[in-house]
Amino acid sequence: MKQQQAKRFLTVSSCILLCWLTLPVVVFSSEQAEVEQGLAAKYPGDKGIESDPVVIFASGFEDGFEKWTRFRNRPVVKIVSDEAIVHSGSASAEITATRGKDSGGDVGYNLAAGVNQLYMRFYCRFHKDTVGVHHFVNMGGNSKDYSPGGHAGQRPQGDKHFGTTIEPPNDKSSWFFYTYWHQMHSWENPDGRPSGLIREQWICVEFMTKLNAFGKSDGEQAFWINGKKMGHWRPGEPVGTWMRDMFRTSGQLNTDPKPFEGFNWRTDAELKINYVNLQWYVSEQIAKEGQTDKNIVYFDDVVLATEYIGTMVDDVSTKPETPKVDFVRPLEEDPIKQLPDVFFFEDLETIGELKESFHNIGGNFRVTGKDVVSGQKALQMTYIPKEQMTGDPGSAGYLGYFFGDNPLTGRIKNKKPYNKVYARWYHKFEEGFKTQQPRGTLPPKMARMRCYGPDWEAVYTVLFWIEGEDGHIAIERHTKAPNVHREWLPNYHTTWGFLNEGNIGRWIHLELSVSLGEGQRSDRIQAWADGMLICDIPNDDLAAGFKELTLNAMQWDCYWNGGSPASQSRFYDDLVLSTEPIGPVRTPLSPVIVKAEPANPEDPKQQQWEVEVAQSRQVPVSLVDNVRTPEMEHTTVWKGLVEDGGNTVEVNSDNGKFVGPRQGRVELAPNMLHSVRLRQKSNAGLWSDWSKWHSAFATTWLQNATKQDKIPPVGFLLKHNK
Ligand SMILES: [Ca+2]
Ligand SMILES: [Ca+2]
Repeated sequence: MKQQQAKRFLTVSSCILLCWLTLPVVVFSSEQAEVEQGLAAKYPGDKGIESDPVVIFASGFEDGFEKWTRFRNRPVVKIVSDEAIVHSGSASAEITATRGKDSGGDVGYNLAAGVNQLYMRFYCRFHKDTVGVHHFVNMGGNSKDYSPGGHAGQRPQGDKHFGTTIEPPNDKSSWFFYTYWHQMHSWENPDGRPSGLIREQWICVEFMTKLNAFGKSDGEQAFWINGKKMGHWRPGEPVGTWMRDMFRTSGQLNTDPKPFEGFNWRTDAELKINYVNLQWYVSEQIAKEGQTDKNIVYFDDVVLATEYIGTMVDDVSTKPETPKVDFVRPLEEDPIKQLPDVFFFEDLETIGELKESFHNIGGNFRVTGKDVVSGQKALQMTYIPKEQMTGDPGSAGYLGYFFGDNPLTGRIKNKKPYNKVYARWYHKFEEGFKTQQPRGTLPPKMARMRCYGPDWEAVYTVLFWIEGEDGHIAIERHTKAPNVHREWLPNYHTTWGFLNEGNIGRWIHLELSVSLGEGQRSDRIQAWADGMLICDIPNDDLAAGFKELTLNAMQWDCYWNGGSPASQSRFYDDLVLSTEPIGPVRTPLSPVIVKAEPANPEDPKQQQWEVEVAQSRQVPVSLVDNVRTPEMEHTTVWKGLVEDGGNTVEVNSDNGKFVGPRQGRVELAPNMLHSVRLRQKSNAGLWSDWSKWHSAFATTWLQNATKQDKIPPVGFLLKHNK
């Protein structure tokens, strides 16, 4: 009996009298179209969408087919719970058509009352072996006395039936509508530019029918693929020519373009949209082209509403947080320490008291083993909460190192001038570091490089500051050098922010350089963050040719005007001063990557995490300005997977595989800038988003590298073109 019904349906569906297709113009426009968000955006993961007043029906198949009202060939319509297939939740629908045996099946829903306008959104996915489909998902209206079937090749009567089917592409076409109504035109072949059938991917399809007012031709239909509108047919648009069944908007047959006249769907106002059908009708004519006997489709997350629904938005409540790298562990003995240009190196490993290494010490700096990049020790600066402070609430103080011709300490034996100084340090705001309200700002101070005169007066200062609600690095300069054109030079605001995604709670490479030229507007100031040149100011007017005293102080500064909202810490490690560029820490060729602890301690333990390492290269730009985001090129060279619950992974061929330019190798390339990205999977089996590429590190030189070989890592940008 079921078999008979299937055959009868096949006969009806085989009639092609009323084919009506989308055309090339539509395909082009869709590529440029914006994704339109709809009511689904209010319900991440579609959770609770069924309770929205404009939603008529919603099913993600979590309760099977309970709410669905009709089937064709029920045995081939199934629920699957394979997590590799399911779009959301725990279940999807699967319909299989088997060549030589059946033409597939359908599952449908009847709208008891009927509506005058209906949007249907669903997700579909075609199995990799699926050749195509003869007819796909549809909606329409049947009068009470209309019996579907047996109307092959006939225009329906306007008071009995209308219907429209959204059809996926075959390999020669694009998505199109296949539509029956009482004024339909006759059939002819398509000539559309193909988009082809995409398999093994969930596709979000939405289509809408709006019925005409009685006696008018003001009906509409439209469809969206992945949230982008592909076409909308209504009175006045698009402009084209009816050529038998097809409304052509381009090509040779578009001989007499006129605005589309609209749809007169029905001649009886009582005839409404009263059914939808997830149809999977694969005729023998289609199936015979296939490589295998089975043609399979999956459906999920079906919503019917009287307003536009749009694509599902991520349910962030179930998606794990995006992980980040805390740091990449450097070599035990940093080879940078041995470079002839390095004149200060402090990894805090051997220091007893801060005064052994620093000349002025203020605030709550101390050596700590709590959080480090290199070795076992680093610097911790802990803020006292504002309420507990006496006196100046912002007095967090700084840690300074004097050098060269600094006149303030007799401890400096060599009073040589320093006309070019690079300062490199690692810094971390502890996870959960609280900003100052109401603006949500971080402590504005980080570091400064100076030229001191004999009476503590700074001749000039370059300040590495943190500003704004994104906590971006800003470079300020103050100068009283004799020939400068102004005392305060305009601030240089970089686009690199601590409060941008993932920059709190991890160690970050920071670097500042000041290079003095000859005469006015000849100095150069540069800054780097996380391996990227983020500021390059040539022709600056800092010293303006003043050379009686030169660069002679570096200070790491934590002052916070207004005070800290809580007791909280920031950390420093691996402080270096050199007359040449320094760059990020040097690691072995098989470095250990340390993943940061989750920001939210409530976050359940992650099941596994994936990590990728790339060779990174910053692209110089000819025009340097302070709104430009650094352009980095990343080439993935290693992919690893951590499944043991640990937070560390060594980059080697046991824990992952070398790919791209390092395919077949067993370690990373020497002296090269690298970046890392991560994602993690929750116990519920959901992957987080990938992190951005971050945590830049530099692999060490080869063992036999000569002095000349010991240059900054390849990919580390030293200056822009200007
Ligand atoms: Ca589902
Ligand atoms: Ca250290």
